[in-house]
Amino acid sequence: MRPFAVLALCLAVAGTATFMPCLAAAGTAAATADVPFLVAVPATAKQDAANDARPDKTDRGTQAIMAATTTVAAAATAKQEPPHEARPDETGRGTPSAERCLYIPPGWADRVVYYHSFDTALDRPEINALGAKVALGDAALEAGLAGRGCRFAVDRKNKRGLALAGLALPLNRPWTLSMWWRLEEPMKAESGFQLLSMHGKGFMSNFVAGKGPWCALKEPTFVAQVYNWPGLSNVNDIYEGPAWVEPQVWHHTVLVVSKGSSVRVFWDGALKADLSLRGRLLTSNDVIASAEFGPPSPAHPMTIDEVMVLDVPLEADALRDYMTAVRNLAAVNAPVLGGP
Ligand SMILES: [Ca+2]
Repeated sequence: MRPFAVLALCLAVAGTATFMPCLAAAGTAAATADVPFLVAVPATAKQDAANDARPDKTDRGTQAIMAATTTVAAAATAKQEPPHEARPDETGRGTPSAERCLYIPPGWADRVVYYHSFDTALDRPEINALGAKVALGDAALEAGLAGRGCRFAVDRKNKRGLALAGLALPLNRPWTLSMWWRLEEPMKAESGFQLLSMHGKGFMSNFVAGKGPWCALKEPTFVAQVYNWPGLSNVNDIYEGPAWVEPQVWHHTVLVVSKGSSVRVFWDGALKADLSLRGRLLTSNDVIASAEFGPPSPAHPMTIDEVMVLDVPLEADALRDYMTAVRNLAAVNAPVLGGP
């Protein structure tokens, strides 16, 4: 059974939330003081129903590594747009080329603008064409999916995740955040954790919120939010179902903004949230200044690995082929970097 199987819409949660607004900011300030992505809002505006036309969730099993990466390359190539022009430090900083990073599909190599495998150091990405300022909450290098990963414990002073600051990503262009993660301990009904978020004047995020007063949730629930962008309707998507995850199992999550109007989240290659923004289109004046990966408080002990930012929108087929290739490479302990 797939860990992220989308269960039926929890009518009890949705029904309760519809009639019981999420607690006002005053009531949740203590719990969310260091969780800017988690906003308490009236749950009166029912979001669009879950996308019935979600991609096939069939596990493609054990394709050969080369076959999988070739397919990924072909898929990515077919969707290519002109390369992002603002890549001043793609060379000359002593970082390896994307072609040397074995866990980056060849077809994505010139689209990856940030890559962080944690195999070298916690705060030193292999590729940082964005010139991002990297900051981490308290974390440790531990066994990851590919080589070492970044382990966040709960009991730590600085509870932030991996933060990329100093960004200037205009939202009239597509951007993809990609991360592998696993929980280190079993979930409880109250468990919640942040996965991915982008921040500018507003933010876009994906996280799991647990049982509690926030939105009257009864169990861990998938949440996608788009908030505080001037001229755009806020979206608080708490309607995609429960989000129970087994510990010690690697998962893959992607947050994609594209078309100036679309925010999508894929979990393990399956489209989980498909938000169409309303009010206006995103323009070059809408800029992502920072992005965050992993769990600030309230948190769950988690390890993250293979963090990427790409300047193209990724689709389900390519993501599933990528996942197969990465799992196969990890299964044979392929090194993070190949070549000289
Ligand atoms: Ca790694």
